[in-house]
Amino acid sequence: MSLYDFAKGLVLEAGNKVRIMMKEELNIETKSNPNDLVTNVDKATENYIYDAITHSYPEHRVIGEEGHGHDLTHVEGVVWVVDPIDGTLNFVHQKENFAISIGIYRNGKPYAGFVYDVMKDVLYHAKVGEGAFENKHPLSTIESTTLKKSLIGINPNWVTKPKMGPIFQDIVNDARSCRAYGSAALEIISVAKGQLAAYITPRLQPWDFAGGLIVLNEVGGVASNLLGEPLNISSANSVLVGNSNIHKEILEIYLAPNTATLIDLHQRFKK
Ligand code: 2AM
Ligand code: CA
Repeated sequence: MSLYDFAKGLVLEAGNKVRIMMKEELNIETKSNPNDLVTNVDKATENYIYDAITHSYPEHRVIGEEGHGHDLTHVEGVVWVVDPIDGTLNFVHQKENFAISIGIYRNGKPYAGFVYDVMKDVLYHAKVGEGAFENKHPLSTIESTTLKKSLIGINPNWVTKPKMGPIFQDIVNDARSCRAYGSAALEIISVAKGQLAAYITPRLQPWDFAGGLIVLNEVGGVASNLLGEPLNISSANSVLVGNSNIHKEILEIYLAPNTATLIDLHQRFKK
């Protein structure tokens, strides 16, 4: 079986296990703050995925939101970047609108991406160079748009923050309108499907975006941090994804004039 087919089967089976575990009462704990939640299902799903990978591919390495591989110092070999439940607050409060996200990298280069909308039973997947799919259906190349005629994804929590807020407010004001779905992986997929023209956020971890980004790139989407630099899978990043036109427009008109604030934001990731 190819690595791609193995990963596809694994993410579908992990989702199946999530749906079964959801029938029991959740055990919910807080992490960095009272709104940063983790459940027994997040942990069990990451462990299931980790065990399956290392059993079949002992030489592969895994970075996962719930604790695996956070000490990764280099990206040589095959690295799986795993978010067992992306959109944990949706998982807890809504019991839907969350995803399992997996990005597979070879020597630091993207190889394949998977975002599984567990409750809709829809798998978005892509192998680099071979196009992106929603289950068995190919996704089309996304069209270019301008901000004033576009829906963009942005979480309102960021728009009220003192430093980044004013920058985001200008973008929000000039967009046709904004949406917030609560799962970075699914928001990136919305861009890949052309439902959102862009998604912007000041802080994501690699497991939040790795899977979605590989799918997005296959349909012509563009991604960078808010300074226009490439995203990397070994640290937190600010993230701007979009069709190529709106990505350039947001970078040049709204973000470049605020470079000093954005450099300050990135400095804080390292602390
Ligand atoms: P999570 O649900 O896996 O924790 C919500 O807007 C999206 O951003 C979710 O994908 C969430 O991932 C992610 N997210 C929320 N707060 C974050 C933070 N402080 N750092 C990184 N990712 C965050
Ligand atoms: Ca996440």
